[in-house]
Amino acid sequence: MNFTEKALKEKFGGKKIGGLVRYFREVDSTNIMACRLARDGAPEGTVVIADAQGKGKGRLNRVWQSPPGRNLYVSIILRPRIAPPAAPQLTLVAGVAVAELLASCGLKDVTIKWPNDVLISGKKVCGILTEMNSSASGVDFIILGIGLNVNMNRENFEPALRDRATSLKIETGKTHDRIEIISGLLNLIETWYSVFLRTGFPGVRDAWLNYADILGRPIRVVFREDTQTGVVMGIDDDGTILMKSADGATQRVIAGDVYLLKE
Ligand code: BT5
Repeated sequence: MNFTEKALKEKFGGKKIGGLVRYFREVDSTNIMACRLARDGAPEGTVVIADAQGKGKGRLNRVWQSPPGRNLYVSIILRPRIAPPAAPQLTLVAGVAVAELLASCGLKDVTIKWPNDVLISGKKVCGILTEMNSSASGVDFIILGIGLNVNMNRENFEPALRDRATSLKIETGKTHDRIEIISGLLNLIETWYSVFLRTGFPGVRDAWLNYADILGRPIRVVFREDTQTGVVMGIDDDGTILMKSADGATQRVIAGDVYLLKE
């Protein structure tokens, strides 16, 4: 089956997430396109998929490598009734869905790196970018963007990423049908999103911790020019990391990049 809107529509007709699919051969960024559609009133669950992105973006204006013909670049429009500060928790929800998807492909060493990376054997296979539009009355919409490397070969990554990034193909030794992968992903997002809507992050926490494997581990947190170290005590109901620093104080980590330190 081709990687087309029609094939996706057949799979997702009637579902909440993916009931409406917009497929593009190339966009600047699926997050930007989804944002445009959401502003025009696209309903919750609308999914934007592109075969390539000219300006795929990560956090803090970083670039997401998005060549054609190989990967998944997906953005989902969500309109949950949650308080705006809760929006970043959806990144963690999506991380669990991606990790479960990879585990279901038979991959063993799948980990979530707080807040928005999924790794296989320590190499990044997926990045998640959650963006929100809110007003005084609350969340208007959230764009949940997911980039998943599916059929990238090592040489398809730019040199700086070759030892830090990976794909399903590199890890399993075989080419994957992107329609199957996107179906599995959207189904798992639907499952975990509905858990999140019912319970908030607490209902997702155990699954998240199962893949994150950071409880009791020493970490370094880098946020812009600021670096902190400490030992992870837990992850709070709102998805912030609770970390004990060397002076015994408990710190709440709400943003940044987390690196596991050798114990
Ligand atoms: C992320 O940012 O990891 C979020 C990436 C989200 C991409 C999706 S694709 C669909 C949707 N539309 C968009 O425009 N974006 C979303 P961050 O944690 O800031 O990591 C960015 C870093 O990951 C870069 O600076 C590189 O080091 C690395 N990177 C870039 N492209 C990569 C790739 N294809 N695979 C693995 N690592 C990559």
